[in-house]
Amino acid sequence: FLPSRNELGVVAVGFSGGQTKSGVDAAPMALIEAGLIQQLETDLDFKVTFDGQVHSYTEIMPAEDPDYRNMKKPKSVSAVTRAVSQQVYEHASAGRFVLTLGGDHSIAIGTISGTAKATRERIGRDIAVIWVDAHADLNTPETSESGNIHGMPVAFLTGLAKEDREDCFGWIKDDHRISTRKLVYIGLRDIDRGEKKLLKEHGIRAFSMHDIDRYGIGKVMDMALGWIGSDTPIHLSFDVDAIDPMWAPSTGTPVRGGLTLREGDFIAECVAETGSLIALDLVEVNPSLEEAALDTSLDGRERVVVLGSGWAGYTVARRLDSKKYQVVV
Ligand code: EXY
Ligand code: MN
Ligand code: MN
Ligand code: MN
Repeated sequence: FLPSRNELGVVAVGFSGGQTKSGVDAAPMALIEAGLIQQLETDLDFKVTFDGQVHSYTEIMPAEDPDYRNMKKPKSVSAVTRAVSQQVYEHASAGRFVLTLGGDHSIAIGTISGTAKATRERIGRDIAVIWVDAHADLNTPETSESGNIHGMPVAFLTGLAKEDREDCFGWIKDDHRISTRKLVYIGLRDIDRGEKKLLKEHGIRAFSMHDIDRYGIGKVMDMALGWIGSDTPIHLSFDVDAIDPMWAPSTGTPVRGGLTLREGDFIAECVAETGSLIALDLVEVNPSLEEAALDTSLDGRERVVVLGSGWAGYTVARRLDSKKYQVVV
């Protein structure tokens, strides 16, 4: 069922409307300027299909976008994720792996709906999703305390949140959706009350930092992949805030007590080893928050800041002590 081994589609999504801080839209360009595409081609031997642009979707942005059902910028996020869904769907339908560079995590409404639909059509299978994050991003518009849609993508993808209005996610149909049974979280440590309730009620498999402390990341990955089962196409959605802010401070919603750099790598390596990876999202990298991170740098020790951990177990990193981006594989 896998995409052809070395064909990779890249989608660069310069979008920040799922939350309120600016700067997360600049991440794809930062990664690309750091040489990511070239490295995927030369070092990792991918045949890359990339339209060469970071999309900002200005042409489909609504003129007015009032709050609706407590959601901030609902029409903008709906329109952008719908466009992303189509972009990802086209790559996946053509049998390519899909790497999406975000952007805030609301864009996963687009990426996962795109691979879910393409995979059903191509091989008649449901995908599994591994969501690596400090947060569950499972709020419905009604349970959300912030109204920020980057805290809601999983609710829309699983159908826990639904909306009829076409311009407010009504475009999401059954073939775009995933089952709560095929969803696994890793790295959770900041969950809202409403989310906790939903996790429980729907028996969603979740490995928190507490579980990682208790069992170790090796056992947790065995359990997570065991739950999904072999031979299931996997979409990995990697929020960089899963990594501890000590390593990855360049993100809008940092939460202490996160994954070590090595644990982040290990997750990516284990998923790569399954041979079932079909798509990867790398989200919530906010390069504009670097200066602040630099100012508070502990004691001048050399630190590597993870921008994203991911493709086939490789890590894309930037050294904080140099002003230049450096991609490390
Ligand atoms: N649970 C909080 C909310 O709904 O606003 C925080 C969400 C942060 C989401 C970041 C992307 O992972
Ligand atoms: Mn997230
Ligand atoms: Mn997060
Ligand atoms: Mn919270």
